Amino acid sequence: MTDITTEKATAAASGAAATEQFRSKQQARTAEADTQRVDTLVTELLTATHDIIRRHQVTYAEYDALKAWLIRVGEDGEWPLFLDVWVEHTVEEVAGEVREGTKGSIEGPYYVPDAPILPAESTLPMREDEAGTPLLFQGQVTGVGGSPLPAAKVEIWQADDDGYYSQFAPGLPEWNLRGTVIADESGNFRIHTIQPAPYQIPTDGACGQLIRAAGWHPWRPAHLHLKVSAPGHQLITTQLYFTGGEYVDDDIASAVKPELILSPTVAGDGSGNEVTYDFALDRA
Ligand code: MBD
Ligand code: FE
Repeated sequence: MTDITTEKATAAASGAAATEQFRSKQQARTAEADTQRVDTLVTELLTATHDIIRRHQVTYAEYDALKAWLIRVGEDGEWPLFLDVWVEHTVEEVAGEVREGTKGSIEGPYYVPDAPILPAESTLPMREDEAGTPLLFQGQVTGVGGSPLPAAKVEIWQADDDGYYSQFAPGLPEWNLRGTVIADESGNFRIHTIQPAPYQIPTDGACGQLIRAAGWHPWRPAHLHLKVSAPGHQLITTQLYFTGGEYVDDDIASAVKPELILSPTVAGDGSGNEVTYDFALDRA
C-alpha cells in the first residue's frame, strides 16, 4: 500500500494509492486471455472509435488532446478512478443479471481487503471527534428464500464527513470508517457509524480535467460501500444511498439503483439516525 505522506489530498496521491491497491488485488488472479475473445472485444471497441471519428469529423487537434489526456490519466494513477466512475457500472449490470438477491453496485477504487474484524454489534473504527451525524445501520443477512445466514460477513467502508477515504487521503487513521463485521447466529448486525457526506472525485487530476472540459459535475451521492457474504452463497458488492440526498438522481458514476436507497429515521433515544436494511444472498 502506498504511503500517503503529503499534507494535502491530491489526485495524484490518491490515484497512486488506488493503482497500488488494484495491483495487489490483481496479483491473486490469473489473467484470462482467450485470443478469440480479445480479438472480438478489441476490434469492436476500435471500430466504434473509428465510427465516432468519422461521424464527428474528429480533427488532429482533438486527437492530440485525447493523446495528451490519456497520458495524463496514467501519470496521475487515475485509471482505476476513470474506469470505476465511467465504465464499471455496465460491467456490474451484466454481472448482476443472473442474481436474484439484493442488488449489487460498483466496487469503486477505494476498497481495501482485511479491514479489522468486529462483532455483530460494533462501532466502526473512527476518531474520537469524528464529524457527522451518528448512524445506526442494522439488518439481517438471509438467503433469497429468507433463511437466516449465520456468521455472515458484512464488510463496510465509507468516506468521512469531508469526503475522504482512509488509506487514500492523508492524515486519517489507517482503518478509519472501515470494518469487517461478523453477523450473529441469525445473520443480524448492528453497525454504529456516521452518516456519510456526498463524495467529490478529485478535481486536480486528469479526471477532473475531463469533467471541467465536458461541463459535468464531480459528485457522487453520499454512500456506504458493502461486501456481504456467507458460506455457500455468492458475495455481493453493493452501495447504499440516502433518500433525498444530493446527487442521488445525478451520480457521476451512474451507480444508484432505487432498491439501494435508505430512508433513515431519527433514533428514539436522540442519538442520531437509524436505518434497517436486509441483504438476501444468492446460492453459490
Ligand atoms: C468513490 O467513492 C466511488 O465509490 C466510486 C465508485 C468512484 C470514485 C469514488
Ligand atoms: Fe465511494
